[in-house]
Amino acid sequence: MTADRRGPGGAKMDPDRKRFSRLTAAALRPLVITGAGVSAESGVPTFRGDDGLWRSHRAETLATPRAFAADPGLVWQWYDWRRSRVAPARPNPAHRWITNYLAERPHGLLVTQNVDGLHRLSGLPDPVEIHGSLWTVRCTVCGAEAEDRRVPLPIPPRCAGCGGLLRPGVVWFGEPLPAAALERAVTAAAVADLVLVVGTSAVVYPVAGLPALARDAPLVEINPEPTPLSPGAMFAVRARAGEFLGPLC
Ligand code: BJW
Ligand code: ZN
Repeated sequence: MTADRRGPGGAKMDPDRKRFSRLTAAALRPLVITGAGVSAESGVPTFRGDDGLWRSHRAETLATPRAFAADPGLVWQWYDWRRSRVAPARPNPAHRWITNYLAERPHGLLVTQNVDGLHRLSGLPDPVEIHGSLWTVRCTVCGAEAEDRRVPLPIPPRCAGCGGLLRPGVVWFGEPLPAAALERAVTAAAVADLVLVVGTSAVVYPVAGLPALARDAPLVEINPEPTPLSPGAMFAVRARAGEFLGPLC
């Protein structure tokens, strides 16, 4: 038995993990992009598919400024429910593998669409949380931003400074992404020598467009289902991220 047939724990490596390890090990400036699927094995619901419904509302109709303007209480109930699901959730082996991988690659970057904070909780110091955070609130009147970890929240929550209505500190459809975060993501894509996409349906822009900016970098995807990025992938791992990456941690 040769050494390269064994995983980090000494177990024999299957061909998919062997190929994945070879591709990821070669990269010095990897761009890792994650979506809701990376947190699914931590018990956090995804947005689309069967998981994506909340009291018969779709995420697409709740995650909008229009929905909030029409019924802030309803939208806050959804976020309060999600905060209650995420609060006890812990990082899974996929978060841990990504954290360890990037710890060894100071020129690599993680861009996550997730607002759950699990990458940070797994020890990753500076993830680009490009759609914001479930744990941040912003005043719709004075603009003050604050961390707020109360579960449950009083609905609707009010600003401690001016009494104005608070909104979740996340990016809704039709809203611009935070400029600094987007710039970091675009710059990382332009210089990446590998793009690893984990657990996203890759239908929401501009994040879904980042891999296309990494012209010659190979694309590796981990997702049990095909996505619009799959045809362009050098290697698509059809597996659950935590299950696949766990033995490689
Ligand atoms: C597993 C797994 C396991 C399961 N392991 N995998 C270009 C073309 C077309 C449209 C647009 C475009 N540019 C912009 C748009 C409009 C719009 C958009 O993209 N629309 C499309 C849907 C058509 N984009 C925007 O509006 C963005 N803003 C913008 O572009 O602004 C421009 C502007 C400039 C100047 C002024 C004004 C405006 C904003 C997008 C914001 C998205 N927000 C949300 C909500 C965030 C807050 C919250 O969480 O509540 O972000 S929507 C929701 O979708 C959330 C997610 O981050 C995002 C992506 O979802 P994700 O992560 O991919 O989850 P799922 O559920 O879709 O997929 C899970 C995947 O995991 C599946 O594939 C499973 O198979 C897989 N999986 N288990 C691995 N164990
Ligand atoms: Zn205020």
